[in-house]
Amino acid sequence: IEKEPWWKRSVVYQIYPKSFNDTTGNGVGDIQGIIQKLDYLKELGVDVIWLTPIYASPQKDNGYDISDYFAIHEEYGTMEDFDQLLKEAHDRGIKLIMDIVVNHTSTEHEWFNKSREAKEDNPYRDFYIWKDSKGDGSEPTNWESKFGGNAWAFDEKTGQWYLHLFDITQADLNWENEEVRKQVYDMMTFWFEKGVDGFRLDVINLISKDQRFPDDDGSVPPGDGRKFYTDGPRVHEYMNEMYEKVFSKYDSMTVGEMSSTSIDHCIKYTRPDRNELSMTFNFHHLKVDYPGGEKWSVADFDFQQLKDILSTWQIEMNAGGGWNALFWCNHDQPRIVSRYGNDKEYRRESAKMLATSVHMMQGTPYIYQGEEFGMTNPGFVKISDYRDVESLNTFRLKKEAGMTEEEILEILRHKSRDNSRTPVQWNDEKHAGFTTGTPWIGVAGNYPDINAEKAVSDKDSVFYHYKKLIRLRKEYDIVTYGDFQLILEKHPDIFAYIRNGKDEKLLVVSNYYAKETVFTLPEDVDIDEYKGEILLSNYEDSSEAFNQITLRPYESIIYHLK
Ligand code: TEU
Repeated sequence: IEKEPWWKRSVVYQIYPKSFNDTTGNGVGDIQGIIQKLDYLKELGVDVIWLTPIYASPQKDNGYDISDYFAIHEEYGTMEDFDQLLKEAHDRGIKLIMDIVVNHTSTEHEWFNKSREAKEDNPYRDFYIWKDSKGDGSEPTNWESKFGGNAWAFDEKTGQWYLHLFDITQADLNWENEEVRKQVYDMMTFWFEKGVDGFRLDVINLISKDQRFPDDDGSVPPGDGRKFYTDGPRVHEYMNEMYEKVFSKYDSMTVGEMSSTSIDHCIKYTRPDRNELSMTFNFHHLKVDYPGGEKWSVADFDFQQLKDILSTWQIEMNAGGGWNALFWCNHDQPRIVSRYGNDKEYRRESAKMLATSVHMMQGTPYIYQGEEFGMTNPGFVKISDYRDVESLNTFRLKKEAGMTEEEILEILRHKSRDNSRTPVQWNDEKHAGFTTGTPWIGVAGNYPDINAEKAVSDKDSVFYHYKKLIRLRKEYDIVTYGDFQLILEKHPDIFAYIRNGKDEKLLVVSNYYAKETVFTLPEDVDIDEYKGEILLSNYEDSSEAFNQITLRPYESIIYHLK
């Protein structure tokens, strides 16, 4: 195996600091709270922690609206706290990557304050994207913000509109401006010089816009303008420049969050010889419960589509020399056990099954805080329970469009980003041990039963299943290097695949439903002379024989075949 980059065999743990662990009693998680849990993460066995943004921010989008890239948000602590966290993590052999948001800044950033000052003789004007109204006085284009409404905001002072693909308080930076690029590269270098091990790059494939700024004529769905800025004309040029000027100087890991992208682009972003990124997040597998592409709906997931997408990305990224980030959960997605699993009578079995499904694939797996012990959606019942700007905007817009509050609340219970932002449930004390104060957002009611302390004391918990999966990746090269072969492509209940190594294979068989089903090894899979050993199952007494298996609800088995 050629000198492999360290992140190919790493497992990353994502921390959303605001909801992780509060040590000051102000109801908001903080950096000292993360330091307190490093031994817990060491016990789990993760190699890297990814911190979502901790920079100074007005918190309109919980830190994805940055007002100072060189300061720590005061509710999270100080730069000294951060330096201590970095040292304590490194002392435990855990690396740390930062989340960087450079598609946009907060409108409270000093760059934006200076930019909006004057149209002329203003070196900061072109740090952002300012345009005149159309002839009839309307917005420069019909592009839509991802948080609802038009993507342009009018600024009275200079009589122009600025672009914001997200919230009105998140102004898009103008990447055509090489001074912007230079400032971003200098800032990244500052964090690398402090010793961080890399970056997660927020919506990084949106930074290059079509400079004609045309209207979207709706001929290509969804007609919201994203085709004019997603994987835009200069995006690979910028990623390569960022690599040459920054990443290449450090033994770093970089992961790009790719909003609505393609396999071809992700191969370009991650093929090592292209010198861009280490790996990419894509979201196609998390849109198979969006009927007709509509996120804001309540619908079962399309299992066949899910299998097609997961296997296609595995096969084509492998063939193209690219590298996938593997994940179900993050701070924008509902909890997977409530979404594609069963968070009632089969919570443990289905959480373990879903973990096995992605952790045995090729790529770098990510575990989102609380996923490792099967945290669920909270089931909020009133709009005042919600905090997320996207959810609150959606509630307002759907109500204006005539939906009833209960209809919208039912949709939010399934799709709101707040589903994954409730405080981590550490134990069965008040507020699940997250804070001694009042938490900034409600704790899920099931915390007395579902919490880290209980999981760590129960050898059969979801926690130890994740711990074993992480170990398997270290012990078996085939998890990193084997190719991917989907079998039983059309089976209505089973997701099964084979990882092929030189003289060994993994057979991973998962029942995605709460009913018994039968796995039969296809004729054309010639592994008769192989002996199978169970590496891990989510049931005690799974079948040793692997050519015909009766699978119980959510049963998921990993066989090592030699
Ligand atoms: O997410 C961008 C993104 O694509 C998702 O927010 C998604 O578009 C949204 O949920 C609509 O379905 C990144 C961050 O992860 C997210 O937390 C930020 O809100 C967003 O960028 C803006 O910085």
